[in-house]
Amino acid sequence: FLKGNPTVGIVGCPFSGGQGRTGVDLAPNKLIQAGLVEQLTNLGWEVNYNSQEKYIDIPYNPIPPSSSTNQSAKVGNISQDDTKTIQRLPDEDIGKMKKPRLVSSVNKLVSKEVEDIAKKGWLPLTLGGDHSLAMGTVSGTKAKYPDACLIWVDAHADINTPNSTDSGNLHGCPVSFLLGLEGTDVAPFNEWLKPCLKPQEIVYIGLRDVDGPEKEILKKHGIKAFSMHHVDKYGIGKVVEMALDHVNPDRSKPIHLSYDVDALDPIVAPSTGTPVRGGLSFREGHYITEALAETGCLVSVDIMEVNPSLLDPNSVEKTVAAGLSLARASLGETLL
Ligand code: B3U
Ligand code: MN
Ligand code: MN
Repeated sequence: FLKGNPTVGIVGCPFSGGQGRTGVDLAPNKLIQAGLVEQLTNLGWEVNYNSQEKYIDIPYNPIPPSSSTNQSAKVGNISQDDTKTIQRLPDEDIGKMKKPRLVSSVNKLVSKEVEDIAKKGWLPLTLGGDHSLAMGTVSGTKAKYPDACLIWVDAHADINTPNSTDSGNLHGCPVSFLLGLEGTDVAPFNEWLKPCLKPQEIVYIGLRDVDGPEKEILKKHGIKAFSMHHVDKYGIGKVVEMALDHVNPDRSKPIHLSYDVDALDPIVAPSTGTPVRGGLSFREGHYITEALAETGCLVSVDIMEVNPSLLDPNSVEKTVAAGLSLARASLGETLL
C-alpha cells in the first residue's frame, strides 16, 4: 500500500486532554530522545517528523472554537509548555464529556496530519499522548484508505459514548465516535468527525477492563473482541490469526494498528495512566506487532498512553523501551 521507499511520518502528539493525568504528553519527546528516529532509520525507513528545536509537536491550533475573546490563536508547532498552558484554558464539560473542545480541536488537526502523511504514500506513526487521539489518527487513515480495518490493542475497549461514560474522559470514548454510535453526533465533534468505521472493521486484542455499558455496546453491534481470557485459551498466535480472519480475511485490506501500551502487563509497561494487571507478556505484546508487520498491510500505527511522569526511573525506562520496541516491530524489525 505504501509508495516509493518505505517512509514513515512521525506525528508527535504531546496531548493529555483526554484523561486526567498530566505526563502522558511527555511521551513523544521521550521516545524520540531515546532513539526512535535512529532505530527506524536502521531498519531501512526514511524518517520524517516535525522538528522545532527539541519539540516534535503536531501543528495545531488548540484554542477551543467556542471560547470567544482575548486568547490569541497560535498556529504552528507548539512547545510542551504551550500545551500545558492550553490545557488550562476554559473548556467546560459538555454533558459528561471533559475538555470536549480541546480534544476535538486537537483531533481535527491530528486527523489532517495523518491524512496528509498517508496521502504521500507514507506510514503515519503517531506517538501519543492519550488514546483520545485515535479519533484523529483513525479518521485520518480512513480518509486515505476507506477500506482500512482497525486492530485495537488495549486493556480497555475505549468505546464509551458521551452518554455511557462514567469518568467523562474522552480517551475512553474514541471508538464510539469513529463508529458513530448513539450520542456521538454532538458538537464540537460532529463539526468535523464523520462516522468512518463499521463494527465489522474493528477487532480488539488484550481487553480485561471493560465497563458494563461497553460490554452491552460490543454485544449489540457484534464487535469482535479477544480478551486476555482468549489469549490464555488459544495463545497469542491463534488470536492474531482469528483477529485477522475477522477484519481482513484475504489479507488484502490496509490495517491501522492502534496500540495502547496498557495492553501490556504492568510488569512490562508500568508507566501508564490506567494500568490493569493480567496483561500481555512482553512477547505476546510484540508478537502482535510482528505478525501484523508480516502481513505487509500495515499502513498506520499509533503508540499511545506511555506516561514518563509515572513511577520510578526504572519503570519509565522499561515502558519507554517497550514503546520503542513495539514501534520497531510494527515497522518490520524481526528477531532473526
Ligand atoms: N472505561 C473507563 C476506563 C478507561 C478507559 N480507558 C482507559 N481507562 N485508559 C473510562 O474511563 O471510560
Ligand atoms: Mn486505550
Ligand atoms: Mn487502555
